[in-house]
Amino acid sequence: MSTAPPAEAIRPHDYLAIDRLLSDEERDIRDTVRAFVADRITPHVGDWFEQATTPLELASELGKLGVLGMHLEGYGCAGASATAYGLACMELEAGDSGIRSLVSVQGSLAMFAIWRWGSEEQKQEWLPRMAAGEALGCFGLSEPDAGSDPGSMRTRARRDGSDWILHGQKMWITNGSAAEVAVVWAHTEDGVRGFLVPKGTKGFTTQDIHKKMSLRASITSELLFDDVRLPGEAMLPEVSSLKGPLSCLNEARYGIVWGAAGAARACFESALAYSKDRIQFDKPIASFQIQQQKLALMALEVNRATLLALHLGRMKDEGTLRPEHVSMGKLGNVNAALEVARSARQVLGANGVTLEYPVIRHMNNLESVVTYEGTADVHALVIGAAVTGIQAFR
Ligand code: TGC
Ligand code: FAD
Repeated sequence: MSTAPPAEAIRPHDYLAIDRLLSDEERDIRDTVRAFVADRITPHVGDWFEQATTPLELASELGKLGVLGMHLEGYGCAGASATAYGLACMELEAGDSGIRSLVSVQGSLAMFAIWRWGSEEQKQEWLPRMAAGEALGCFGLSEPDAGSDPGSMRTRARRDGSDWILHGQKMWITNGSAAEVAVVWAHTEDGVRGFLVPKGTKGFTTQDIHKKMSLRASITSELLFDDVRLPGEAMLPEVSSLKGPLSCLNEARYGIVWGAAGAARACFESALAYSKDRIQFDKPIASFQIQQQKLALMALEVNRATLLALHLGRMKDEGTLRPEHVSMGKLGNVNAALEVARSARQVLGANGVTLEYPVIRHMNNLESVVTYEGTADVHALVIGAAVTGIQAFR
């Protein structure tokens, strides 16, 4: 007769014992990134956010940690599983969405574009340095008049002999002014093409966007291309439609599914600790039913989001993950994280509005996360089209 194992005690920080669903190697990767975040991000990120700075030396530290393009094979990349990459994103975003963004844009957008759609020469030239964090990349798709609808972009590239002339403008570009190479998408005579534009190319300038109240520990820039002459080999040869950039977005959105669960966890942990310490009416506020209900719902959302991320990670590793699945993960987990952050902020009372605690920083960051990489509305419409068979974008 088989006997069931004894029930474990509930652990507030891993309520559903999700740890048990990870392999030893996955736990090791998660713990290594968690320790890096505790050492290099958490103690400083409140100041970076307040001062709106990103210490660029982090790039090479993240390269040494092995998280830049970690899910790609070859060219100095770690070749880790999608689940391991997701766990790294979760830990990085528990630190700050801006730091996870730096890693996502580098690995899932700029490096993935080159790895998936580039020539062998382009891969050899850029990927090893990008994996090491010696060269940062950025990904220019959005424009002032083309956000959710990237097909309406105005940036154009035309042939001039064997060269290309690139003209246009990109907006809201993460890592823009810090990047050694910009992956830029443009309409051409034969469809949407990607171009690699090195920093310093004549006619290519950047301007940082200031006064952001979100993602302040992350550089966001405008990219300007004034008839920039590029050699023929600057073009990514393997794709000539919107499928090129959209395939990269799938990768980055997948990382956000995990990252949002990390931001939510950080807010829950902060609220839980605060509620046990804070005394009002002679008792810790954690002893009041209204606060317990908030904490219970936060725990539910954090665990639900983590399980959803893990499920999508397993699907990606077995090759069955579709973009429509990723949309459900991005929509569900970012909305859940926003709910958790807003609720946690209230548990902290007045302390919830200062950068002495991580909660309002996460809450403000998540306002960008819910907008970039496809707004919540865009992902709802992707899911809507999948369940009804009717496209409602246009
Ligand atoms: P549509 O006509 O449906 O498709 C055009 C071509 O693309 C293919 N495709 C996809 N391929 C791969 N993955 C996907 N998810 C794809 N979705 C569509 C499609 O098969 C077709 O291929 P082909 O070969 O037939 O040409 O395109 P549409 O213009 O109707 O657009 C659909 C829609 C609205 C879903 C898409 O435009 C969209 O996702 N819009 C949102 C834009 C967006 O997310 N931008 C993000 C910019 S990057 C960013 O925000 C970085 S933030 C920093 C960080 O990540 O941390
Ligand atoms: P719009 O597309 O103008 O949308 C405005 C509103 O209309 C939204 O609520 C939207 O959901 C809604 N809407 C639009 N279309 C429809 C529809 N068909 N049906 C119903 N509602 C609709 N982009 C890059 O290319 N690279 C980057 O590195 C990058 N980094 C970013 C960093 C930050 C901090 C931010 C905030 C943005 C970044 N972006 C980047 C841009 C981001 O991808 C866009 O902001 C996003 O795609 C939305 O575009 P938009 O802001 O122009 O909003």
